[in-house]
Order: sequence, then structure tokens, then C-alpha cells
Amino acid sequence: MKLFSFWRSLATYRVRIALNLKGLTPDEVIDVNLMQGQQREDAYRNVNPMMAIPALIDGEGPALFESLAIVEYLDETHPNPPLLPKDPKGRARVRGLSQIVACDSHPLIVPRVREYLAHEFKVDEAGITKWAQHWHRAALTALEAHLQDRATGRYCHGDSITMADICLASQGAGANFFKIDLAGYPTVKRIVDSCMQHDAFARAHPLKQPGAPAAV
Ligand SMILES: N[C@@H](CCC(=O)N[C@@H](CS)C(=O)NCC(=O)O)C(=O)O
Repeated sequence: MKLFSFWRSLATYRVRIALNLKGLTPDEVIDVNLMQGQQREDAYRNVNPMMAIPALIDGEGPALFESLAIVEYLDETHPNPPLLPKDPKGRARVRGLSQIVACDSHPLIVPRVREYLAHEFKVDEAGITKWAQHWHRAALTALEAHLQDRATGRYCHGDSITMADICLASQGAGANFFKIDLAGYPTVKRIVDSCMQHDAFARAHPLKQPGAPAAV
């Protein structure tokens, strides 16, 4: 298995957690330095034309792309421990919570969007931080409301870890990058804290990856 990764990438964090939960270690981790724009170089564009990480090549390939698709692939190929509930309504809830993070919030704050705001619309650094914090808070507010449901337990859906917890942990790490205090979202914070006690989440954290600074 080859994982295309970068320490700061929240989407790759999701895949690293899933790999750890499944007891899988990639044979090779290929660094795609997002701060140097390596995601746009031909070498990586040929792997993922969207020019975004993660991508995962399992065996002969093809390259898999999009973190949620990769997490579900890992869950299907390595069913234990399961990352989705057995019942259709539970699966829909877990996928819905996951998509609030991975589809509604995270895409708005990725480098290509921040860079476009800066270069095309001349938004300064303070403006970009305000933008990122706005979309983070919108997702955190929605997640906090959803997590009041009685289906929530120690984790987002009951007492077992699911894909929603993987996504919530990435939202928590992103909140830290963009200086948002999770105290205002107590259920989110409680679950992120529970996740971070788990070795699979802690080891996968962006700040634990090669090349990461001690803090952001
Ligand atoms: N929806 C994608 C998002 C992938 C994505 O945007 N990844 C970021 C890093 S977390 C990236 O590579 N960005 C490159 C860029 O924005 O130029 C997923 O969940 O995999």
C-alpha cells in the first residue's frame, strides 16, 4: 500500500486514523508538500487529477481518491473493527455526520480555496482566517446540534468508533489550526477528547507526522 500524504492534511488524517484502526501500515508514505504546491505537479496530478491528497494505491491500483471513499474501501476490505453501523438508518446518520465535515466544511478551507481568495480577490490573511473560522463554526454548530440526538453515546453514534468520529477528529484538529475554541461545542469536544485518548487517533494526528512543527 502507498499513501500520498502531508502532515497538515486533515483529509489524510482521516485515512491515517482508519488505517491505524484496521491495523494497517502503508508500505510507503509519499510526501506531497502542500505548502510547496507539489499537489499541482505532474507527478501527483497523474495520481489524482483533483490535485488533492490523500490518495491510496493498494496493490496494483488504481489510485483511490477522496478520503471518505478510501475509508469506506478500507472498511469493506478489512471489516474489523467496522466503521459503519449495521442498520441503514444508522449508516445514513454516520455518513451524514461525516459529510458535514468532509463535504460541507472542509472543502471551503483547503489551500486551493484560501489561495484563490488571496490571489483573485485580494483577501488578506485576517480575512482568510475569518472565512475559515466562519465555515468551521457553521459545521461545528450543526454537528453539536446533531450530537444532541439520543443515538450519540461515548462516540458520535453509540459507544463504538465510526467514520463519523474519524471525521469529527479531523474537524477538531482543523479547529485547532484555525484557533477556534471547542469549549463552545461541548459534545463535539467531549467526543474529540475521547477519540484522542485512542492510540489510532493520537498516532495519526497531523502534529505527530514527519515534518510537522511542534505546534501551529
Ligand atoms: N474532499 C477531499 C478533500 C481533499 C483535499 O482537499 N485535501 C487537501 C488537504 S487536506 C489538499 O490536498 N488540498 C490541496 C489544495 O487545496 O491545493 C477528501 O476528503 O479527500
